[in-house]
Amino acid sequence: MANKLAPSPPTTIHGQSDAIEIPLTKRMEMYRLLSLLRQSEQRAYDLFLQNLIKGTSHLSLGQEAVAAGAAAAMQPGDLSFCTYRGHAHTLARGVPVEKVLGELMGRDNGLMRGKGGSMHLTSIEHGVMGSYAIIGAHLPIACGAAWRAQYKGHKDVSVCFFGDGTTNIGAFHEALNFAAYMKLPVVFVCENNLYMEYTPIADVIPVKHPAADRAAAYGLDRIVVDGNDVDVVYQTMSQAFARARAGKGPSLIECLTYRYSGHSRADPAKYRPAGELDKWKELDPIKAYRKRLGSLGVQNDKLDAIDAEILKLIDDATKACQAAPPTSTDILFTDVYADGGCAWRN
Ligand SMILES: Cc1ncc(C[n+]2csc(CCOP(=O)(O)OP(=O)(O)O)c2C)c(N)n1
Ligand SMILES: [Mg+2]
Repeated sequence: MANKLAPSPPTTIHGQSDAIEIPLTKRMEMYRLLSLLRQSEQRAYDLFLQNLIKGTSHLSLGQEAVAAGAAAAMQPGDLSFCTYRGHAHTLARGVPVEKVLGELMGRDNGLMRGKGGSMHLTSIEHGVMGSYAIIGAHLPIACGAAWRAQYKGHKDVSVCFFGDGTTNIGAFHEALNFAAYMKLPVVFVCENNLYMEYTPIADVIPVKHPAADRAAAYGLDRIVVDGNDVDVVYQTMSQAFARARAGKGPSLIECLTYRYSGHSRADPAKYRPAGELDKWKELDPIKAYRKRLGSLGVQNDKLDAIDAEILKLIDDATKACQAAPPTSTDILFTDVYADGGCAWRN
């Protein structure tokens, strides 16, 4: 007799982008996003070097295809939850670059008027439901948002981005179990960039794929994709969204990718083996996508023009941020529980 609890057969999707049919308009939209995310992060890095960004921050240079492919598959009203490495996910949902850079620079024109900084980017109107610095904290919160949608009969999906290291946190397993049991409309996206801070994930887990190899424990398919291939990310996310909206429950998607810079601004990343970064740069998501678009007949000039248009946007945003006043002290005590957080209960 078949065991009802046996997990469904493993499904591994590798990069099969040549076989993927995506309208050219969608592909151009994704190229634009890739270019925006790459150039914005590069600008953020330059602004650090000029000491114009205060506090720490975590760049996702090299990981752009995950944010771009996922956002291109989302619909307005879908909710995204990300980590402290969240600039790209915030921009990809349509938050203006001036708002993001202004927030990083601690200016009054920032997304939260400069009070939150790099690790707290949030924009409810864009469905960006926060950037979480506590590892794993946002997985149960995404479940809560998805449970609300299920309970109310809404069709929005919650998407939760996190790193490979997060899969070793208890909240990851609690959230996966709860979401799978409840068939919640939530998509969990593990950005496996091989490192958790300064430690290779491979050194501390007994399986090869930190997220996908644990999926069977929750009755979910094993999904590993080339996270540097924006078409593959887009297609896999689209399938997961369709599943969630049809009431069939969560998905867990492991995207293989790599971060070009250190964990945070303070990290020169000297722990990486010689040649590793160069190897991944050969697999650069933007370089690869330009090649694919070229094979589909898109001229380099057209892509260069998009890059130039985005650079101008970022230059204008940078100037506006530099001209904006610093965060006003008036907002220091707004949106906080000055009474310790208990008065509202009375
Ligand atoms: C609960 C908790 N433990 C430890 C930390 C310190 N910490 C910050 S980032 C990080 C590594 C996370 O790695 P990963 O999930 O792979 O994400 P990545 O930084 O690679 O995007 C750790 C351990 C934290 N912020 N929260
Ligand atoms: Mg990591």
